[in-house]
Amino acid sequence: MRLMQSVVLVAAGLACAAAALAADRELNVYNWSDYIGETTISDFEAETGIKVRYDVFDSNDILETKLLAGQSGYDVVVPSGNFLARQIQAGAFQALDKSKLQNFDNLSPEIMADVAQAWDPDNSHGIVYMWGTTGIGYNVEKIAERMPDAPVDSLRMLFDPEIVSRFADCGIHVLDAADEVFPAALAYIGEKPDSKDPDVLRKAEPVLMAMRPHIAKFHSSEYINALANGDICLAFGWSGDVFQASDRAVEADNGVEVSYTIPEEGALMWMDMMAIPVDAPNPEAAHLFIDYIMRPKVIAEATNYVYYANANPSSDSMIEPEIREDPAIYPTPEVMQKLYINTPYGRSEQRLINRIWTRVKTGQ
Ligand code: SPD
Repeated sequence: MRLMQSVVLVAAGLACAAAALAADRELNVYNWSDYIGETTISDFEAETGIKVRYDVFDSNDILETKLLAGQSGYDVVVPSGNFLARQIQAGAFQALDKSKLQNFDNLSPEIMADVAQAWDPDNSHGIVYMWGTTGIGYNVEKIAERMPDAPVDSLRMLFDPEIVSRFADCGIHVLDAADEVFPAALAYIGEKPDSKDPDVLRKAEPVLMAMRPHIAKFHSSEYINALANGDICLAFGWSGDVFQASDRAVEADNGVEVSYTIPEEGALMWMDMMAIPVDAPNPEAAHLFIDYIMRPKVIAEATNYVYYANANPSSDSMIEPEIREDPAIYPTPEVMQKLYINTPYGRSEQRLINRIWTRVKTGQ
C-alpha cells in the first residue's frame, strides 16, 4: 500500500514537472491584428523551441480591459504609448530586465528619448514595436468620380459635411478609437489635438456629429479588406493598414487603387509598445521574444510585410526602398512638423470622452 502511494506521488510530481517545463516552453503574445511579419512567429518557434500562442486585437480599449482585470495570461502585449503610460501608473506591467535585452541598443536613441518624455520615463517598461500615423485612406477612382477636386489630403474629407456627404454612398469607415478621433476633430477646428480641457473636448462633439450620418461603420480593422475589395471608398485609419489594403488590391488584380494621405491639418503619430504584464506566466520567454523582435533582420521583415515604420535604424538597409523612402511611412522632417502625439486622458476627461463617443457612434 505504501509502495503504491509512493508511486502515485512520484507520478504526480513528474506530471507537475512536465507541465512546468511545457509552460516554460510556451509564450502568450497579444498583438494588433495585421501587424507581424509573415514568418516572425514560426521563425521564433523554430529557433527557440518555444511554442507561441498568438492572439490579436484591434483596439487599445479591449487590451486595457483585459490587462486591468488581471490574469490575462499574456506574456507580451502591445499597447500604444498613451495607453501604456496609464497602464504603467496602474501597475499593469513589470519593469523590463535590460540585461536580457542585448539588442536594446539597436533602437533609435532619439525615438526612445521621445518615448521616455511622453509615456515611459527611463524606458523602463516598454520597447517600441512599430509606429505610424492616422490619416486618410481612399479609393482613388471612386473619390475622383464623385468629386474630381476632392481635398484628399485634408480632414475636410471627413469633417466638412458638404464634402463627406458626397462619399456616403460608396462607404466610409472610421476607427473606433476615441483617443484618435477626438484629437483629429480638434485639429480640424484649430484646437490643440491633445487638449485635456473639458470645454475644448466638448467642442469636438458637433464636429463629430456632423460627420456621423455619413459613416457606414466605426471599426478598427474591417476597413483593410473593405478598401481592398472596393466595398468602401474612404477610411480614417492607420497608415500601414491602408498600405496593406492597397497591396491586397494589387494582389487581387481587381482594378482597385487605394491611397493614403497625412492630412495637412496634422495627424497623430502613435507608437505601439511591447510590454510584459506584471503577472505574465513566462517573463523569461517574454524577454527572449522582445529581444528577438529587436534584431534588425526580424523587424525589417515585419516592416516590409505590414508597411509600418520601426524604431530600429540598423534595420534600414534591409527595408524595401519603396517603404523606407515613402514619406507617408517614414515621414521626412517636413512632414514630421505636421504630426502630434497623444497622452492619456485623466479619469474625468475619459468619462466625458466616453459619453460623447457613445452618442456619436449611436448617432443620438
Ligand atoms: N493593424 C495594425 C494596426 C496597429 C495600429 N496601432 C495603432 C494604435 C494607435 N493608437
